[in-house]
Amino acid sequence: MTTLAEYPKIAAGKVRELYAVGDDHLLLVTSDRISAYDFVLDTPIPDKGRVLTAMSVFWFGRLADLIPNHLEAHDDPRIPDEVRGRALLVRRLDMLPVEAVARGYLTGSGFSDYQRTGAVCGVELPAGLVEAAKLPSPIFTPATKAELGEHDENVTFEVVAAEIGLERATEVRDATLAVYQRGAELAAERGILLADTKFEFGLDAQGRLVLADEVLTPDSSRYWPAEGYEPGRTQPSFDKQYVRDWLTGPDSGWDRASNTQPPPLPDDVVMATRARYVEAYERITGLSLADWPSA
Ligand code: Q0Z
Repeated sequence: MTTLAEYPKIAAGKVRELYAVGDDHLLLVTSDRISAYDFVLDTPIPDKGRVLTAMSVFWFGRLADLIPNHLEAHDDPRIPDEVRGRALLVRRLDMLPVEAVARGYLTGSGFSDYQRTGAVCGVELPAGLVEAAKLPSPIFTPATKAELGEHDENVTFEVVAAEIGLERATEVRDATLAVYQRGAELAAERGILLADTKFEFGLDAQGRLVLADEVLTPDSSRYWPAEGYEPGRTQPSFDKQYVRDWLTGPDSGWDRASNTQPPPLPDDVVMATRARYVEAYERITGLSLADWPSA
């Protein structure tokens, strides 16, 4: 029997934790915690960790012909029972210091930067694009990884090239765009738009580029329902929209401008949000979450 307590914790994000498993492997544990408006909420979403883990595994398989990945196992004696279904055993890599973002639509910091400068990460865009506009073609918009609590900083391709070398930067850009295209195509077939997504890459002992971290999950990507897509307005999030609407609506009593911790979510919002995560998984993968391991 394996327990989580026997592995040293080496990093923690807002909703995930990373443990060392021997010298060459890591355990990447995804919790049921959810963030909104830069806060981690007090109320977990049951099964969110399983959904994100199962979705990453699905995508690693669908992308394996494009790029190698760090996944070793998701159901294995080295994975403790308490995190079964929401933990991945992965190969330890030398991570590249870049957040590899691909955007097919203009929103978030991309839209802000575009409004200010007409470009995103040095990529000049046509005039007149509106919030959530589909881009003429997907763009690579890298960012530098921020400390916990800070936001990633958008940078140009040249900054990435200065950091990791032109050849490696080109390889990362090409892989990022190829993986985005594959993801966006499959999602679109299922009625879901992949607005943008963030990847992390590492190098194996032979210096090969490897896709790491979580891939094409709702926490690393913006998924929008294709139905009702309308450029010019903020699109609803496929997974988090019930949470955002309730938090900013009259019933929560919370003021987004107050910088105070949001209140606990009511049960109906939790259940509706859980159903959206499960729906995203089942629509995108064509699989049933009931068939995925659990604790
Ligand atoms: C991933 C992260 C956190 C979850 C380091 N295969 C790998 N080899 C070496 N390092 C990493 C990976 Cl995935 C690695 N992260 C991001 C941080 C929880 C993921 F606290 N950091």
